[in-house]
Amino acid sequence: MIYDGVKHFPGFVNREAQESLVLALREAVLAAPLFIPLMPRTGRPFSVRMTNMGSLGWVSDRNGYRYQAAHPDTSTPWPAMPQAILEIWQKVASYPHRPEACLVNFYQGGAKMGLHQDKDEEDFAAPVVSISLGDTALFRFGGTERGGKTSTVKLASGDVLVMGGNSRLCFHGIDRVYSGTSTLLKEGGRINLTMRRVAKPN
Ligand code: MD3
Ligand code: FE
Repeated sequence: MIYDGVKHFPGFVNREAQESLVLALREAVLAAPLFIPLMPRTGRPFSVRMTNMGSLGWVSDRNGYRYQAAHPDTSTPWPAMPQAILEIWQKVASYPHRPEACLVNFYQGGAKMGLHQDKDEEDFAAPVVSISLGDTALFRFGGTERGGKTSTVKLASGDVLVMGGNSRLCFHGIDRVYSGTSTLLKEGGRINLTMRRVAKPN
């Protein structure tokens, strides 16, 4: 395996299920439009656009990173998480509680994501589960300290990646997206869904 605690399931979601996820996402984006997050302090915009589904959503603005129950622009609750996404979590997460948040990242043009850790959740015992849709991406991950050695793996449409155990606090990012590598999204680009358990369960 690529790193202790990482599980990569290439093609876990078949084409038909990918197409139905895209339809569900089109509905979700009507209710919760993609927004451009800003880096805390600097206010520099991300190149990735985002939205969320579920009872909590991850947002970033000048004040910092956090989970909140409402869309930052419309102030309405996030749309529900599609059942198909919860079923994927139940199959791969090996964790007995549901995720509250599904962050939707949309990569278009030269969008990428710098190396970072996901540590805004209370419960690191839960993994983060990612579903890739559309064009193939070059995913980079390292250890739990910034500046260590890193490796890459390509994530293609339908791939599921589970980051649990020792990998949960690893630095990771998306170096680039290879345009024209998938026919799933008519306009091209890549969508990544990440399911997250935010609160410590009782
Ligand atoms: C490794 N997203 O949304 S998903 C993110 O493809 C994020 O959009 C990337 O990093 C994307 O925060 C990578 C794979 C992933 C997700 C969560 C992780 C890798 C992870 C959490 C811990 C370690
Ligand atoms: Fe991340």
